[in-house]
Amino acid sequence: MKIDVAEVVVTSPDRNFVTLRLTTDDGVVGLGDATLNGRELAVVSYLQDHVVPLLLGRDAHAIEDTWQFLYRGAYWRRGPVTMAAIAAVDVALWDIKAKAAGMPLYQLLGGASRRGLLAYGHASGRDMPELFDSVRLHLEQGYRAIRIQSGVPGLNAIYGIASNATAIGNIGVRYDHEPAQRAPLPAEEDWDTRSYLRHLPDVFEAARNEFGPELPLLHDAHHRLTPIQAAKLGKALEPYDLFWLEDCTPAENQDALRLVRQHTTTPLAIGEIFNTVWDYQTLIREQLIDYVRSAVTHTGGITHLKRILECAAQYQIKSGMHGPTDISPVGMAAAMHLGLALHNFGIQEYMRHGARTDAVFRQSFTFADGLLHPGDEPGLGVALDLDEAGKYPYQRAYLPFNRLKDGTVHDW
Ligand code: EZ4
Ligand code: CO
Repeated sequence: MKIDVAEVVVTSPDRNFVTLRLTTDDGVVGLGDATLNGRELAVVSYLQDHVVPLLLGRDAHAIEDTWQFLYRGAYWRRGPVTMAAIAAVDVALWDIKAKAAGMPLYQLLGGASRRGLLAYGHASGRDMPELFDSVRLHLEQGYRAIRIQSGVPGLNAIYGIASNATAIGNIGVRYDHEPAQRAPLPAEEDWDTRSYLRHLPDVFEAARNEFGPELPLLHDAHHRLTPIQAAKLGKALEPYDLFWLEDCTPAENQDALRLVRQHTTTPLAIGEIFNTVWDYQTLIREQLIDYVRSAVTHTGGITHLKRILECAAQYQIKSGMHGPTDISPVGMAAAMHLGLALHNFGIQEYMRHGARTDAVFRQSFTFADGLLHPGDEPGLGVALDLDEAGKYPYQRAYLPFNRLKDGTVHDW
């Protein structure tokens, strides 16, 4: 079975998505997600200009060999653009292999290790009443674990608040909790770490009082803290028993996590901006984190993320795969198949895509009793409707950026 056609499909139903669509000489179609939020067209070029010519005529079954060929053969290794492109090829080939076998992909990855994947959703509000309404809405939608992000008094627009859409300085159209905006320039948000550190423990205390001790609650600090600030926050949040504190420091310095870890028992999750096992080497070996945040889409596909998670399993570190709206339904399906099969699955982030996106990508997953399941169609269980996709051309969109009160650019 050889790869006969390789197409890169760009569509923007509710936001931009990049999909690699491979067809074999006997007509089997495989899909891979290559969406890199705010830098989508760089991956399109990497695929179209450099990878597609290498794929035509290759054995569609040789997944590991193709992965190594694209990774080692490029000479220039790692990085988000390269690893998203390799991921798309890898996932499309797994989709093809599972369709050829007539099985849902999770069967090829070892079979189901559980009934379904515990999923968490994103509740947020500019203040506590708005946040609590959002938590209640998520509970009604069936979520059994919830991330909470709150506005901070004195700050106009900060990460993770859905109702930021109309905040000062923001322009363009925003889609639900999706932070990227369709606009010629990125929106500017503001940040002050001292205000945030003062306010956040009060938010968690109020949330525990309102919703009780059982509900798993998560929080994302989105790379903004120094190691000592992160340690202080982790310690301050211990009474509220978080499921995890995410991205407490800029994740590229793995050494920072040693200091955080010495001071707090709040579980730590990191890695949505990582792209290879090498980014995790110190974190896994020294047991400095509890959850691996990488998405299949940004980490070289199922082949490489499985490798990272098998290293992590030796240290009782679990998966917590990134699942924001910028992971396409194809990337989400890949995550669900891998998560269902892995022994050390932890939790899956799950936001909803919009109706237009669901019409472009027809999906067979289910969400019931707080658990996701990828379904039992052969392959990933996602079909790309090319006519629908063709209705929505690329639209320029950027993630926001951050400035401190004195104007300094800060981590967003
Ligand atoms: O900022 O997906 O945990 N989720 C996140 C996301 C990321 C966006 C970046 O594209 O941090 O909201
Ligand atoms: Co995050």
